[in-house]
Amino acid sequence: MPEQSKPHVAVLGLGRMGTAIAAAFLDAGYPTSVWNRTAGRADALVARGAILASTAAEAVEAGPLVIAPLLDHDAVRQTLGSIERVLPGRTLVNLANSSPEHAGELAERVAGRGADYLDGAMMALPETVATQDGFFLYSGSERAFTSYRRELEVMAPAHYFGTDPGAAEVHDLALLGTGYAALTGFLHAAALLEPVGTAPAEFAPLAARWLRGMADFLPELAREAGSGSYADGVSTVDLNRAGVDSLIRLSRNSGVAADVHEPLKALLDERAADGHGDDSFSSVFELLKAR
Ligand code: FVH
Repeated sequence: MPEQSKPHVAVLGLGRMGTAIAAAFLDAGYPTSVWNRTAGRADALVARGAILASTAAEAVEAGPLVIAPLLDHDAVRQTLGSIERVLPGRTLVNLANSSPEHAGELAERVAGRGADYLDGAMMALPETVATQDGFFLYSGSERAFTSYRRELEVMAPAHYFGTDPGAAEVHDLALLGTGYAALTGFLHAAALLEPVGTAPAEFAPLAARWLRGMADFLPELAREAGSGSYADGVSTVDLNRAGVDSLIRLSRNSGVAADVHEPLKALLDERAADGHGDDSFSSVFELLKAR
């Protein structure tokens, strides 16, 4: 079977992520045009075969697929102003960190120009682009995601969350929230261990092992939260109230901030006061979800 032809890809913005993304397309054999606001960032890519455009519009005109890993919403808005004229019929993939509201605003603006809009969130680092260690989230035009799935997978494994343009950003923030809670927990624990002579670097491998085990616990948590059935959990509200209480007391006695765990203690106390002390830990979900 003949190999499918590879569409021309334009990469707007050659920061850390943009440079890695343009390199991934070049490595995969795609004709790639590149543009950056500030000159001089494209030299290494040009040496590898990229076509340097002198304006963003010139890069966009080269082909149907436009990837924009720019800094933020303002950068995308400003760049969009200079490419709107040449957008009709093309697909714009906005990979800048953004918000659901901003994604909606851009989707409308791009659709008004007769182009498809995909909003993306990069759950990856520059060095994990084009590996299985990172992944990108998408939402917006289904036609764009379906037509360019192969190209999107050049950058990272791709997950699509539907036509609401803001959905990828909501999932991005949900993942960030999951990570922040775990990382803040680690930093608090490291502060707790310093007075007993365990350095953060010594504790890190142990914490990583513990977190991997915790990750295995997620399907059970998800099953309980998804069904609203908390009777069969192995780890109850009362059991964890005692655990979190000990953690807070130890923090206070050691002069370490206890703020990180106090909100969880308040949730567990509320569940217990409502008569749910024997329910599974995951039942705090009932107090967190939108009411
Ligand atoms: N770097 C990372 O580890 C994280 C990984 C997860 C995702 N984030 C988000 O990715 C977006 C891009 O981040 P980045 O690390 O590539 O950012 P920089 O290296 O700082 O490059 C930014 C590029 O944006 C251009 N730019 C900035 N402002 C404007 C503007 N007003 N008009 C046009 N272009 C603009 C900048 O150009 P220049 O400063 O070289 O002229 C760079 O090309 C970001 O949303 C992260 O949150 C990264």
